[in-house]
Amino acid sequence: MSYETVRVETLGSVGLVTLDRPAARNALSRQLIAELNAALDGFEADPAIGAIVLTGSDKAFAAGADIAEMKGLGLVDVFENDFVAAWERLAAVRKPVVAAVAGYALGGGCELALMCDLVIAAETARFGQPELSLALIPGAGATQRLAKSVGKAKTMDMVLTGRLIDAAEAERIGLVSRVVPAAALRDTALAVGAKIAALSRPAALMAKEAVNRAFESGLADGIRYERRLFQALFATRDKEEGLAAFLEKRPPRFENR
Ligand code: CO8
Repeated sequence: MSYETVRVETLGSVGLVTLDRPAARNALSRQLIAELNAALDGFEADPAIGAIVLTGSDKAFAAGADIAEMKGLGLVDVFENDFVAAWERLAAVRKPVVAAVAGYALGGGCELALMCDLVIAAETARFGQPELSLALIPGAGATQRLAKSVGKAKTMDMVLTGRLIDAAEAERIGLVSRVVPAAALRDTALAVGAKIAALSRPAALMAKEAVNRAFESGLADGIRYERRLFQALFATRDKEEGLAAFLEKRPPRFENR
C-alpha cells in the first residue's frame, strides 16, 4: 500500500506511524484515518512487530478532525456512514501503542492520543478539546476517555472552555506518562516501544488488556479478569523462562510462546 498522509516505517521490532499532512497541521481527514488504519492492520498482523509508536510533526501531532471535510455534512450523511466509527481502529489495537506528541493535539488529535496506551509528550505539546467553539462536541471518545483518565474537573475545563493545557499540566493531571525535551521525543518513544517489544508478547498483550478492563468494568469484575489473565500466563513457556532467568541472574530469552 502506498501512503500519502502518513509515513510508515519498521524500526527493528517497533512499527512507527508518522502523521504527515503538514499543510493542514495533520488534520485527520478520512484518507488519513484510512491510511492510519491500514498501517495499524499491517503492524498488528506482523509477528516481527511488538509495539507501535504513533507520532506527528514538531508543530502538530494532529489539529483534530478535518474541519473542511465536515463542513456541509448533515445528520443523515454522518449517521448513515457512521462517521467517526473508523477512528476506533486505534483503540482496538492489541499490541501496545505509544503516542509521541509534539505541538498541537487538539480535538480528534487529543482523542487519538487518548486511545494510545502511553503518551510521551515533548515540552512543546499542547492538548485541547476546542470542539465547542465550532458548535460541536468531542466525537471520538474524549468525553469518556478524558473523564476516566483525568477526572471531571479538568475534563469539564478542557471541554467547556477549550483551554489548551501544556505538557507540564498534562503530566500533572495524568493525561501523559512522561514529558521530554522536543529533541528527545522520537528516540524516547522508540526506546519505550523497543523495551515493550522485547517483553514476552502474550504477557504484554494480556497486561494491556487487563489495564484497559479497568476502564470498562467495576472493580470486582476487573480484578477477576486480571486474575484469569495472570493465571493464563502460567501456560506460556516465556513465564518459565522469565522466572528462571531471574533466578539464574541472566537476561531472559523470550520466544513469545
Ligand atoms: N481541519 C482542517 N484544516 C485545518 C485544521 C483542521 N482541524 N487545523 C488546521 N488546519 C489548516 C488551516 O485551515 C490552515 O490551512 P490554510 O493554510 O490552507 O489556511 C493550515 O492548517 C494551518 O493552520 P493555521 O494557519 O491555523 O496554523 P497555526 O499554526 O496558526 O494554528 C492550530 C494551528 C492552533 C492547530 C489551528 O490551526 C487550529 O486551531 N486548528 C483547528 C483546531 C480545532 O478546532 N480542532 C478541532 C476540530 S473538531 C474535532 O476534532 C472533532 C473530532 C470529532 C471526532 C472525529 C470526527 C471524524
